[in-house]
Amino acid sequence: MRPTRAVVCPPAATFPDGITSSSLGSPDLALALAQHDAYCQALERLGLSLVRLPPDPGHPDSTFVEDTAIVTGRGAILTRPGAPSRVGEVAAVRAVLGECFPELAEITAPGTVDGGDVCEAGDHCFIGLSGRTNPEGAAQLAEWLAARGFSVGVIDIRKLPGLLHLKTGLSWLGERRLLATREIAGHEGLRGWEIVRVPEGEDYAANCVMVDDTLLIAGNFPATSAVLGERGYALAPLGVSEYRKMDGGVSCLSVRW
Ligand code: CIR
Repeated sequence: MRPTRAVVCPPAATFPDGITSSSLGSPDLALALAQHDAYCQALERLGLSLVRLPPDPGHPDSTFVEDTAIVTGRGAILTRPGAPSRVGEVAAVRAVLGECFPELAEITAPGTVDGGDVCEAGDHCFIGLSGRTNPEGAAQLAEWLAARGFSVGVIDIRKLPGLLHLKTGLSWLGERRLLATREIAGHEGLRGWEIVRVPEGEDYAANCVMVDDTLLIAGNFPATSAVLGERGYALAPLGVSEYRKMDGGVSCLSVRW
């Protein structure tokens, strides 16, 4: 499905207080805001119309709006984020998606799901079991997706240390093709898919977003850009250094549909 709309939420002043495991230092808020602005412009250039949530200082991670909802061409479901400090982010997204999707579904306790663990790949959806998405949440989501005609594959990443979410290391490149880090590329759940491996040392570039034939990717990953360019993708590199410091990437900054 070609996305035409997206929800975004700029970082609040409390952004540096969010959850992170990285040792890249504290994010520069002014630069983060400029990068967010450029990100929004890139989506708009690709024809998406944006719903802009106001910054939410009560939820430092709220700029990673992708984790709060899964929106498909066949309906939308709110998540129940796996980090307790993030559960309250869902309310703002419920308000905007409720206007577009009268039958808005929701993951319920004890299930937890982060949108970053859901990789839509055409009629198939990969769901990551992670530190954030638990088996109950994955089962609820799988049932909801199956009822809408998606085939579903569950990929357990709980023993793969480098991955916060499934999409930290896996992205859809259209048709039956995926971009994956070496760590996840050999997973049996990906059998039958064509895997483009992220070149060594550039794992962070595995998280990208396809809009038509254009890939929004993290800037400054030349080997990955070369591999994707050779395959004919148009690339839109984005500066996301300040989001990386908070364990986020390109896909996390929007919910698209
Ligand atoms: C968190 O730990 O929840 C945030 N600091 C980063 C979330 C990144 N979201 C994503 O990959 N979908």
